[in-house]
Amino acid sequence: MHQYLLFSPEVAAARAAGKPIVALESTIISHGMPYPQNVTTAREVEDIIRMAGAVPATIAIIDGKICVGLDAAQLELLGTSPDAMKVSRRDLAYVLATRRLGATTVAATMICAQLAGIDVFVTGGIGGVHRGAETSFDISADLQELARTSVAVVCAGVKSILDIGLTLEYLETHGVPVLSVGQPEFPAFFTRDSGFKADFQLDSATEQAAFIRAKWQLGLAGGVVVSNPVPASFAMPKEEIDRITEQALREAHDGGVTGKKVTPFLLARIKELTEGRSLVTNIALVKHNAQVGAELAVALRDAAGLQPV
Ligand code: PSU
Ligand code: MN
Repeated sequence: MHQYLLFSPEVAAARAAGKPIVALESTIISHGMPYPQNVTTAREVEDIIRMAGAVPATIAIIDGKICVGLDAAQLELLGTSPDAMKVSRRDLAYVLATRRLGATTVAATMICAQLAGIDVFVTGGIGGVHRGAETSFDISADLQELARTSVAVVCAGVKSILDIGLTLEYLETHGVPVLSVGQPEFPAFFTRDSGFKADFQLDSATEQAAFIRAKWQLGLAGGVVVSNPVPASFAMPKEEIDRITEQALREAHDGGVTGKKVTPFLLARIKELTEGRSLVTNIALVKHNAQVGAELAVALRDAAGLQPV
């Protein structure tokens, strides 16, 4: 086992028993939602995964270790430490070597999940190509990670703070398939339709698992985006979210916000400008993703049992 990995007793037992495991990120806890909803949601998401027959493994960097599976105190620590470092691929060695507290992004969580032998990872939204990237070069490291690291990422698409068309072009160039669940459209996080189609609609966990196994058995390393739209009753009005997104983008530009601060700034402003209504949507979509991700992890495990690798 890798010297930096530390499994919780629950995850260690799941590994020993060959149970399906679902990875969860921690940036969403430290930087994505306010306290106490961040911790409550993290716990509820873990419970949804358990009820669906899989074992949750929330990942964070604590005391020089990649912790895979967190106890209640560790979840609370991440939820109440807004100064926890936002850790992407670039930052992983630093936060481990200096023994700081680190909340992992999609990219870093994928790296840790792969080290831990976990195939499925559930989150809210992934990073992507920012609007204006042709001059700012601001493209999330999440996309490069999807190109190289073999983990299926269940999400509700990407937010319209990004250039969704360019994000999908980037993924296509790097051979990252984008699946959709229950509809042909690629979702836009707060809304169900981004105006773009996913590559392949695969509604059942069995179909998704067959696709993912085929990709990896072909030796095609890299991730798969499993995009799952927010439940209709929790989707936000498109006009409202478009208007608020434009305002947040203007403020980021005028305020000279750059680098790794851009995404957290935009997420926080959208939350403030919707007066918390976006938080309700955010929580609902993550829970929905947890259900889909757990079913996928179970189907992947079952498929592995049926076919010789
Ligand atoms: N997009 C969201 N919610 C999030 C993030 C992105 O809708 O919480 C977080 C994720 O952790 C993601 C990270 O991996 O932001 C991307 O940051 P950046 O754009 O700096 O790569
Ligand atoms: Mn960036």
